[in-house]
Amino acid sequence: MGLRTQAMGGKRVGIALVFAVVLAGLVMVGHATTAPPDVAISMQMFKFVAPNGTINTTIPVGTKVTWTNNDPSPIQHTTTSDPAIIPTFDSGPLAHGASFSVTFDQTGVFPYHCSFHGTLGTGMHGTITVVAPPNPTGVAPADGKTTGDTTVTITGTGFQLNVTVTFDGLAATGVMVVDANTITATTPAHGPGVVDIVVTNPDTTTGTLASVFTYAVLTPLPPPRPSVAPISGAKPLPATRVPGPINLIPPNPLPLRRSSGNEVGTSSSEVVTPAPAPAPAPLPTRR
Ligand SMILES: [Cu+2]
Repeated sequence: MGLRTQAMGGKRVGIALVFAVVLAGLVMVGHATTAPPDVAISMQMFKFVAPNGTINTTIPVGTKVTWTNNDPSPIQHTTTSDPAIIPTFDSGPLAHGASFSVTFDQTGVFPYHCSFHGTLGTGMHGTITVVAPPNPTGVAPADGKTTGDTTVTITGTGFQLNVTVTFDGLAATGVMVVDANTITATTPAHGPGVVDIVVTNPDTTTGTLASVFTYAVLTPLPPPRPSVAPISGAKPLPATRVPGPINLIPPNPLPLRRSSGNEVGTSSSEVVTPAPAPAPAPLPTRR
């Protein structure tokens, strides 16, 4: 059974809508396993009006859709699925304030109409498109630097082209959908801590990996070396990893000859250790 229908009298609608709002609030702070928020479609001015203001709406699987007749009495409407859609639904006549609900448990396109004021695709009609939301299940690596720039692979199901990926609400860059089950992305910078990853498909359905990625502070590098006599045979540090003054030494453009105090590298990319500095002058002593 892919659809569950439910008719409601006008008086219970108010309570149901308040409850739906509360539920929607809970869903916003919940995670992927929470049911999608309910969707309300108004029947007004002889039209179906979905939350996006159009007659069409796209929802994730498992969404409960409630139609409510908001036209004044004695106008009655129905919400009736078009033929050839199985399973079908039909509210029957709904008076002002009355509502009818369907929970869509399978993907597909479900056109419908009002049997009084529309037919297939004309007059008072609309379409529900039910999609499978993205369902991320894992990320590798599961940690990275607070400066960002870590390339991660997110695995799961239902990834569509042009997904967006966020880490604690911050957009990842370089997002690439390899296939429906694989995304690669580059992390944004973020302070230390454990964060959620949210994948959003172009149809606005989302999937969350809760508390899954750890931003870690870089281990501080050792302080710059003091100016002491070079140790014979010491290996030069890789230039790209060394902070501070050592990086500021320009590469020597000329072939270097060994001279007193200088340890010369064997290739141009290596670092020349500075000559020993003269002993600092003693600080003036107070009192
Ligand atoms: Cu109607």
